[in-house]
Amino acid sequence: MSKKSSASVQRVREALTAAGLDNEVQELAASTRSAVEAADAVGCDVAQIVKSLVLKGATSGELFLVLTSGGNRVCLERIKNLAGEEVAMADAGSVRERTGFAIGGVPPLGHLAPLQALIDQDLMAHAVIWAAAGSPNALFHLTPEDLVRITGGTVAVVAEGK
Ligand code: 5CA
Repeated sequence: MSKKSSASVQRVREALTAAGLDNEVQELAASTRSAVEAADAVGCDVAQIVKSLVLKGATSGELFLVLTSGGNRVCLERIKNLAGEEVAMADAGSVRERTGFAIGGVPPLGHLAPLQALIDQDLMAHAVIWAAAGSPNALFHLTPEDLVRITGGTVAVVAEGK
C-alpha cells in the first residue's frame, strides 16, 4: 500500500481490533462513496453493501444509526415507530460532529460516541456484507452476525416496501 491511510480509516481499524474483529480494511483505488460504487469496487451485489445512515430524533435530538442493505430505502415512518419519536436525516455537519466521520464513509462502529443502531433485516440474508471503513474509498467485510455483535444493534424491518 503506497498511500498512508487517513486518521479516520485508522480509527476504524482500531475499533475493529477492539471489537475482536481482525477483518482487513480494504482501501480501493475506486470510489466507494455510494452503495453502487462500493459494490462495483469489491465485486459484490449492492444488497451486500451496508449503508450507514444517521438519523436524528426530533424530540430528543438523539442520533440513531440505521444500517440498511445497499439497494433499500429507509422508511422514516418505520424508524419513527421503532424510535418512538419523529426522525429526520441528520445534517452533514451533525453527522461529522457526532460520529467523527463524513457522509460517504461513515462506518458502523468507531464513532466518537456510541449510537443506538437499527439493522435492516435484509442484511441478515447474506453470508458476507461490506461496510464503509471511515473514508469514501475504504471498506471491510464481515458477517451480518458480526455486524449485530459489534454494533449492539437491533435487527428490524427498516426499509420501504417490505
Ligand atoms: N461508502 C458508502 C457505501 S458503504 C456509503 O457510505 N454509503 S451510505 O449510503 O452509507 O452513505 C451515504 C448516505 O448518506 C446516502 O445514502 C444518503 O442517504 C446519506 N446522505 C447523503 N447526503 C446527505 C446529507 N446531506 N445529509 C444527510 N444524509 C445524507
